[in-house]
Amino acid sequence: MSKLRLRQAMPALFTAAALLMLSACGQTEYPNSTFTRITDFNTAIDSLWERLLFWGTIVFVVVEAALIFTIIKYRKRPGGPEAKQIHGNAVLEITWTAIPALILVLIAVPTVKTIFQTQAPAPAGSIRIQVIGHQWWWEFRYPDLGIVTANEVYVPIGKTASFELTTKDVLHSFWIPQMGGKRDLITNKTNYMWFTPNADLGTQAYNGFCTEYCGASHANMRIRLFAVQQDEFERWAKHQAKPAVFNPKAAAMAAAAPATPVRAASNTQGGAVAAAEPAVDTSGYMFPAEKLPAHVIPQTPFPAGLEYDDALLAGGDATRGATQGFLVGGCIGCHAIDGVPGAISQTGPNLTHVASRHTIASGLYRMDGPSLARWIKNAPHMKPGSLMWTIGRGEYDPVLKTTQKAGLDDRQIADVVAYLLALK
Ligand SMILES: [Cu+2]
Repeated sequence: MSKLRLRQAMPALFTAAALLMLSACGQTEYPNSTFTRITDFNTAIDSLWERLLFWGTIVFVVVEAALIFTIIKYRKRPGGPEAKQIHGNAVLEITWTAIPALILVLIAVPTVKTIFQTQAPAPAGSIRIQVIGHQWWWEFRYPDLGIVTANEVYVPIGKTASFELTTKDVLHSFWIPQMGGKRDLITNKTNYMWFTPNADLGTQAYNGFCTEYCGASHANMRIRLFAVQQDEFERWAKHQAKPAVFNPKAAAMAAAAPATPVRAASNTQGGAVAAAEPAVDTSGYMFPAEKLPAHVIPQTPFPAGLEYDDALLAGGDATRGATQGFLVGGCIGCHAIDGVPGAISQTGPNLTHVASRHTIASGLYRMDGPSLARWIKNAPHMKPGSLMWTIGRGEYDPVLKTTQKAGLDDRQIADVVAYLLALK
């Protein structure tokens, strides 16, 4: 290609490149972008970013224009004069030192102001949420509300959520991009972060991530944050603070009794009639499944080679799962269920209201029977490095490098799944 043709093609190439960049701007949805203004934290960050971009653009344009102008105007021409040799120019040197210094001040002042603003102690009356990092899941505790949960965190709109961040093992980093900046979870030190979802924000779900490399399943250590209305949060919190809602005794009685509708408490005949104890109490609030945006719904496929017959799930018995599977199968060794005697271990996620979550395995799979069954059967196969060991009888544990000789068979797993799905 001759020089001339290249020169002619340049405008077209520039136009194509500009259009390509503009087409990226045209996409409206950036579900994991931090450039939002839906919390006070991100509004501060975004204002700062725009200011830096403004000054950065001016510097770029001025410098590039001066450069191009100089190159063209003072280029070497055939027969042109020899360049003038000079030794320093005090005025010019002071100017090109002073202008960048001034620009740096214009950048530094708002930057430092934003750092102080976002690092200040949380306002009084904030909702305290303790975040504890684990390989590879998140524990969330609301110490003032008596709630312990995992991987999914609820915050009320218009109120400040104050996070206290620590880790049980290695370093992790907590980041919900749409809500605020990321902050590390460090051993033997508590870090703090807070943000306030805007009061006019609708009930919405957001993604969160671990952003500090922490081992095999670092990429599978995800968070869901649900920003909900104040009354929804209160209903959620009240329910989450209760002990487990599935009552194996009531369920067993209901199964044995003839199919009559459960009668509510009434005293129409003068004497109090005891209400039948419900097997499951589902009075709480849960972010509605139909409102979940696509980007928070896990799409992880089941790994090849992990077989489970989903038809078995229909025969799962929650009572049997509670009394035999959960207690005998080893679950109780690592998982707490509030209200179940002996189920107090804090090694794994608290399962008290596990079925009120939309995901399992730290946001990796959906909360449903097929995912739970495979997870129980062989968690390390489902999630590389998982510290939950293989429960399925005859399954090979890729972490322990042994075959599970005891454990649960597929029918027993179906029972445990039925039990877990009853823990609304
Ligand atoms: Cu990590």
